Amino acid sequence: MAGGDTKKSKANASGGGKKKEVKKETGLGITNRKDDNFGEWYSEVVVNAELIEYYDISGCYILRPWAMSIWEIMQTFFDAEIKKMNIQNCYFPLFVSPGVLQKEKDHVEGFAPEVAWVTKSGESDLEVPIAIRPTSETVMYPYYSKWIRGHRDLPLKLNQWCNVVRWEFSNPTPFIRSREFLWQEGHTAFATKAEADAEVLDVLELYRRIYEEFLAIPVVKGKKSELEKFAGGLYTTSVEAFIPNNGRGIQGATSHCLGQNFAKMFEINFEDEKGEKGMVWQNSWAYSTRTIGVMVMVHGDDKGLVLPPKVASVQVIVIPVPYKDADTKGIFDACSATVDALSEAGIRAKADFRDNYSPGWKYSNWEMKGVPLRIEIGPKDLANNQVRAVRRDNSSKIDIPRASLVEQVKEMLDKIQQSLFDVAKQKRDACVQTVKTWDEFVEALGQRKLILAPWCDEEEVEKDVKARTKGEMGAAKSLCSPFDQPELPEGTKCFASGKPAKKWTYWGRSY
Ligand code: 87F
Repeated sequence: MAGGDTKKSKANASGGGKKKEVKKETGLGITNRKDDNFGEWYSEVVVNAELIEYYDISGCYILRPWAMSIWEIMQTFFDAEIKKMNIQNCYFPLFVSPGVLQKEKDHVEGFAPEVAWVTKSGESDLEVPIAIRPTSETVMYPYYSKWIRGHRDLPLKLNQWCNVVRWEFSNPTPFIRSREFLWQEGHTAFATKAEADAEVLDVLELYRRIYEEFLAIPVVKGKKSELEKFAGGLYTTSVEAFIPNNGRGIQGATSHCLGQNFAKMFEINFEDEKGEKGMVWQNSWAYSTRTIGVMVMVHGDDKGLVLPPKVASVQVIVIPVPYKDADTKGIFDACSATVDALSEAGIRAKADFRDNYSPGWKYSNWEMKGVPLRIEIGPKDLANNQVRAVRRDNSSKIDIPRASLVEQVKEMLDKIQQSLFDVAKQKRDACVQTVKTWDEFVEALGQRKLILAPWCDEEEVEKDVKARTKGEMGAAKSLCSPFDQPELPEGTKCFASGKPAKKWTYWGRSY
């Protein structure tokens, strides 16, 4: 992909340097400000950056190549990591028969309104309507029951990359809450709980790495409350991110230990070494294209998208700046040579040789698309055998001698990646508020904080917190109890019930 434009444009460049008509430099840029009107700002960014196109079915969005390339980079990382863990890819059908869906009706009951059904083919009604998968437990586990006979069939560790459909009714948001989305879903079965427990955390660590190392977003690893866990499972772990602009927490990905609940329902049994019958221990885990939405919200600014270098399909955009009487061919050749040198070093670089846009227009355009580093080459740069590099994240500019181009660009990209994370973490940390009492809690909630509070860990108390904070902004709920627990002094009381606190838990409004 890097340098893909180069050859075609070189031909244009050698055409003599006479500029074709330059497009009117209006209509570019973001009209809403991130701090003033966050929701509108977000909608504008995802469209103008060419991540998303709206579609004529509410809650469904077109993922354009700029978004898909981010997804593919994360996918390449995650897929390789799970293969190292001996997890294999597979693909199960999109459709679910009603009988199988009903089988786990206990936990499906709450989700039932979100299940979409196919009821017709052409003009005729189907004899039996068919559901579209909202998740694949009921699709896959009947076959786990068939495939698992003895201890030698374990562990069974499968993953699939696919789409799922959940017919949500609350306000749809591109990437964050859509009716169809892409994800991976892992479904594994073990002979022992200890193996399942270990995998839950191994996968959660991969999710942390996706957020922190790739998307440059700080997350908290922790355990969900009984109310917020996946009802069909034993316990749920998650990585939780936070959006400072609207003070909402957002679940980044989940890794569940299902215990033996599904094994019971689907009769997934095996015979152990001693010939005794046992039931498998299962996990399931997923992350989705929601990751991209969190990235837009955390890093984007008033000029548009800001891409962390690790997930940018174009890390460096090279723009020729030919003044009227300049050596246009020399400048274009220097741009091509720059792209070639960077590409050879494994940096994803591309030149923008379009002859119907001015350099200034191109700057704004690539800023809106979030490209981490811009390289400008004009007459002065050509004369001095240097290039000018401009960072997307903080607008800082430096001149780089062409002799040390690759080395310095690499260094800058690393710095941008690190700095995006550091800035995001500073902002997140500035929103964390530790509270001890109900009054402090209500005040912090009003200030849109990420609240850390000592809690008695009782379901009724969480229900009560929800009821007491209900309002047009949405109720507060627990986000997770972080694995990394601050010290809880003897005698600390629950912020909501006054009973003895058992743990520190994060609370807030959330997506
Ligand atoms: C919507 C309709 C029907 C979520 C649903 O988190 C069923 C469901 O089971 C449903 N929405 N869920 C929970 C999904 C649990 C679990 N599945 C595998 C995951 C990770 C991947």
